[in-house]
Amino acid sequence: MNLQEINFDGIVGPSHNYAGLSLGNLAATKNAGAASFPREAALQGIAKMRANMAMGLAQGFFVPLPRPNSGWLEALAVNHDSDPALMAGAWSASSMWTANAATVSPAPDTADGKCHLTVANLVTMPHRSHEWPDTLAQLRLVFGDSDHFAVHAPVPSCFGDEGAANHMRFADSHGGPGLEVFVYGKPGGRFPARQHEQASRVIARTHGLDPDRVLFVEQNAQAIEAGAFHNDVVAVANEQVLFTHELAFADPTGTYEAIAARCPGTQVVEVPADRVSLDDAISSYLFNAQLLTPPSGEMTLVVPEECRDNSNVWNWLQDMLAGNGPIRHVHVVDVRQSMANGGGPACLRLRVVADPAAVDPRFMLDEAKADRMEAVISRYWPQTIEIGQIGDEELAYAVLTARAKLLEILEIDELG
Ligand code: SUG
Repeated sequence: MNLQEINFDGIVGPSHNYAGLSLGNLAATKNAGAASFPREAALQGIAKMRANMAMGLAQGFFVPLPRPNSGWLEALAVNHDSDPALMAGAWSASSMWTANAATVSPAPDTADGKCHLTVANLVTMPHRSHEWPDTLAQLRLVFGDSDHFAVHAPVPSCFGDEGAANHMRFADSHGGPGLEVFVYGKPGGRFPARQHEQASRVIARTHGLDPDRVLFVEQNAQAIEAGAFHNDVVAVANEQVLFTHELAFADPTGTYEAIAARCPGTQVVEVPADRVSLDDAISSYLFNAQLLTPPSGEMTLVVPEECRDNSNVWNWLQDMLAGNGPIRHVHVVDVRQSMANGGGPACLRLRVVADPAAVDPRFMLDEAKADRMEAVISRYWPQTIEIGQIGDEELAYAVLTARAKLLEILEIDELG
């Protein structure tokens, strides 16, 4: 078995738009009503994947879900004039943020030695709550090899679950046994706490995790209040490193100690609030970075351009690199179209530790396939969408055609 971390990025769908649907996601609400650029957005995503492949990393992808979701509109009895927000919800390309597709427990952590995935129910936000049936179908295809994978239906909708965005894993190396840390929020604040503790507990049991190698940690209410609607906006882990804002967790010291007690080599790279405020962290998405171990072994942080635009954040990163800590490189990517909806480099990917040979090869990326995908995107993805076009029949046809063309070149008939 050749266990590696594979990042599965969501291809940005042709209906990508800014409808301001996510309360508590400050970028998304700030950009409500702006014109979007779906073609540029999808090409930015492909460029990010290419850069990670160039580091020698395994890269997979998920295709966009079928949008507009006419079945959902029908179930809600919505037509164009009755409810613009629900109409926009049916059109949302939000499945691009695959960190919210599922929670993943790799084979070394589970009782039956398979990699377990539970699709996220995403019930807190209406526009995301209808993703899971199509996401589940895709997961069952990508990870259809039942000798290696077990793919589960969502946690019952009484408990909100937002997938891997609130889940961290610590291990000596990706292929070794890990400690899985589930982060939840307590409701009652100005903004919704999207991850319910019980949802995380259900997943840990369903995946057959060893209770001694699981932690449930509360998110700092102050962070949610400041716009950290998912924990991955204020913390990210990779192997033995936790890169976190000082104010990410309700009990930071207790959290670090609990992690270190179960995973002794852990190093915490904590960014103090007096160097980078929560506001700076959230507007730049410093922590919504991909923390990666390329074959060179030199841990690399993939951050969005917005980090370079923020002098507090950029200066802190330069000091970190000069300080000889465990993170050796910072790589900057342009994902501005996704960022404007509150989705950084880490939101755009789902990490799966598995043998790439066990994955349906149609969902693994190489340069030639990236070329073919770029050609389809450049030809069929709308260049721009004005918010007033949402619901337009001609645009709906163009969006559905664009997705169908992508599936055609990838030979993925099952999701058509
Ligand atoms: O759920 N934005 C997404 C961003 C998800 C980011 N994911 C992670 N942090 N892992 C969300 O809030 C905006 C859509 C709109 O408003 O049109 C949106 O859904």
